[in-house]
Amino acid sequence: VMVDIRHFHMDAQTFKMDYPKVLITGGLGQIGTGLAKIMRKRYGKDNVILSDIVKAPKRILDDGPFLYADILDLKNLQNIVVTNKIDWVVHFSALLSAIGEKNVPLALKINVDGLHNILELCKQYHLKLFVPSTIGAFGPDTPRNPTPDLTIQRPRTIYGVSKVHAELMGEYYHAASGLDFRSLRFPGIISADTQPGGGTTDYAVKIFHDALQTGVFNCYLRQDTRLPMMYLADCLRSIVEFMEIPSEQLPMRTYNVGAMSFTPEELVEEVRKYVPHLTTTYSPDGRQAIADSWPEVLDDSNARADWKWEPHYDLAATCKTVFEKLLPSMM
Ligand code: AKB
Repeated sequence: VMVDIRHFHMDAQTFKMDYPKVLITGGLGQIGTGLAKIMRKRYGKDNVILSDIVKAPKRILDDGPFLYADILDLKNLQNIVVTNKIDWVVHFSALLSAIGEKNVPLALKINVDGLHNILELCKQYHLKLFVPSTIGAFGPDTPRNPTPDLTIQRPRTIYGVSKVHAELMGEYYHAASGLDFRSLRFPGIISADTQPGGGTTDYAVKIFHDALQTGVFNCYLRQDTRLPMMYLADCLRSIVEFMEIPSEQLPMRTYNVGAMSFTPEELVEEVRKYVPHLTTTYSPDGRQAIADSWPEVLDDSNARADWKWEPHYDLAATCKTVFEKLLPSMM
């Protein structure tokens, strides 16, 4: 009998069942620590292992298990999986869109060679695998408003190309070897206390810190550049809900997930409700061309129909929550 553990509104301490042991790669990026936190609450502290190739700060080490894991070293990964009896891998390691263009060989190594290791690892040890995809997996020939799941995917960044490769490789391993591969195409992710690492949507995180620290926000995108975005809590919940759906109930392996879409101008207007003196300038750089090739609005109707995806945060709720988190730390 398949048990859908979403129906148990208890945490791991109060309800004992067969929880998965999860390895998160690239765990010190924008979303890894947040995912570890909510998965540890659900599956137990010691069942979720964060990993990265850089040293973790003490507050992360205090929260639960942390390991060195180099995704380019298959033996190291095999050792970790066997020693820790891993069941699921959440593979966050990747170079994002803007930074990928600055170092294409490194992006290929991490985003493509690294993914190949992870796929082989998960096939060998029968692990469930989650790999995030992105609005960056679409390109200038894609319908932009709205962008459906199945459409033209001809991205022009190495990040986008590597993510289309990841989607197709995961789906290939699923069809050919039965690998339980799952992927969600995320919009730009907005977080309060973690920083994104070199993406095109980073401005939507930077604005909050600039507003509070200097009151001056210089945006590298034009004021009318509309992009899909999502608050971190929705992103993390989407991963957990998606991972907990029994495999045979998923008609597809890669889904768009949407939440909101806005322009820098609209974000500034909302942020001014909290920081009225905020001044802004717009000086588009190379990231403008990337943004111009991406969707404006994601069509996530398949995710909503197949596994009941529903975002909780719109632009107003996102700004309210981010300021509630950041303002006390300013006092
Ligand atoms: C980026 O801007 O590169 C990422 C993404 C949308 O995948 N935040």
